[in-house]
Amino acid sequence: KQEKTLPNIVIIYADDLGYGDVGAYGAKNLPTPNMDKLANGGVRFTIGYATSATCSPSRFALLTGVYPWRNKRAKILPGTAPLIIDVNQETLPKMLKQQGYATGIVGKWHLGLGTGKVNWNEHISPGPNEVGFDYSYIMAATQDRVPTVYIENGDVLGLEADDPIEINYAENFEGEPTGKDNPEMLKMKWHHGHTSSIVNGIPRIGFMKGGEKAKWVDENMADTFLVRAQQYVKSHKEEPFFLYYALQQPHVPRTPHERFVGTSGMGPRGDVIVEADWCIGKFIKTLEAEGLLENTLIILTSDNGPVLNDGYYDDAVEKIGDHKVAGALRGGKYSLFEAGTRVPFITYWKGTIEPTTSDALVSQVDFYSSLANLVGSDSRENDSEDLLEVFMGKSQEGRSQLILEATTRTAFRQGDWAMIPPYNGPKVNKQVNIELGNLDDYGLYNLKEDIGQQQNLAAENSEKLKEMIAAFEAIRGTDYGKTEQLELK
Ligand code: NG6
Ligand code: CA
Repeated sequence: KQEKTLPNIVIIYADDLGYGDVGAYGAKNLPTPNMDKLANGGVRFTIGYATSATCSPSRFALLTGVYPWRNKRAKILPGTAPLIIDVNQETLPKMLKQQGYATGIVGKWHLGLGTGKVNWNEHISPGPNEVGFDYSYIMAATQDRVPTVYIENGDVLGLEADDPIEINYAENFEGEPTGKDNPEMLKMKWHHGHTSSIVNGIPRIGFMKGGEKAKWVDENMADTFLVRAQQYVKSHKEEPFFLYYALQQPHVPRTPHERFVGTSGMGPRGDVIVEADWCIGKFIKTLEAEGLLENTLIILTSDNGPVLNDGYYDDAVEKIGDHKVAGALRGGKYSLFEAGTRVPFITYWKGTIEPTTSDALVSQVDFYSSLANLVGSDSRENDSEDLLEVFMGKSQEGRSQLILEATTRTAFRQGDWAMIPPYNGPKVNKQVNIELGNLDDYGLYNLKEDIGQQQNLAAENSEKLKEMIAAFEAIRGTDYGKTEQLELK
């Protein structure tokens, strides 16, 4: 048993898990008993947001407490991108370290590595270990992007000196097969994007050569990350620890271990959610077995909203049935509508947090200042509100307002209202079949009465609209790329 007062902190971060994908959030046909246990035994937030509708920006804000639109480099990154967190910047793990925490990350990184061109055959730096993590066991970018290898504390695991890794996002290496030219080698077909190197029968984004022995087996990834997360807990039980457990599911390619194939009846997307839920259950069992569950704050949430077809033919669309990945919300991943950023959002601390549902407005950008308060640090970030009482379920007073982001476009939430400025660009991303929230004129929605954003009240409530635009621009400024010729009438 731990002899200490500071609680352990674990953030379990799913990848593309939708608001409607969890039983406790209304999913009926998809069993998620372990996520439900956290939701029903902790605070289940109904209005909790990721800072962005895509991965890298949300992760940037989660770890820094700074809105991602302040950092021009915080957008979906290729596997070769340099680190987008300044090594001198304050971060959540650094702040916790200062308070005596051991800090670890296991899972998806996707915040860039190195400073320019990375040599994957040498020690890779800077990365997670240079921005506050004592221990890191990561995939560099996404499961669909090369390099498809695990990196532990800056070194590619299993790499052999006579088979060096080369990565290129612009062009292929002479003689190497690709998803585009060698469909006969594929066990999973690409729908859009994902036409480059083939690893494990799956076509990826980006070209990779060498590193044969180091390549991951997708179907084992969930177990691999789980075991590392469990090991991290076991080896740090004598001191307060922070673990960022960044699951890869249900992002593409969806590759459930054979134990989970067919378990959801919804194809691989459902199966990997069942798998992720099982991992969460196993992980909690480990905390319990080590006597740590009552001294550990667990946060479970997702980096952005859901998508069915994100570039592979994997039956996600065909087998969805009645399941509503976004619940009653409009849009999905990449969207400025609610489903882009409003996600399952749960805080759980056995014996300390009383089970409740909270309708407070909260964001992942608030973890920094709130957790600083929890651990007795004076450090705060401007964008990050100290909502510790809200996260502990003791107060329902969340933020008054929040900037929302989707692929560099921004919108605004204040009170019950959402305001979306006009943007150029397609209304629907036809490949993924998601409404992006690009409107010809301002959108104004009362989310309390119209959670599905069906009624644009901008014209009939111009006073409210004006007030929202003013409050938005006071934070965001006016240079946010809205369609210029459309002026407020
Ligand atoms: C997109 C990919 C998509 C996914 C996404 C990143 C294409 C056509 N689509 O560019 O498959 O990888 O990037 O997702 O390449 S995220 O959750 O990491 O932001
Ligand atoms: Ca994601």
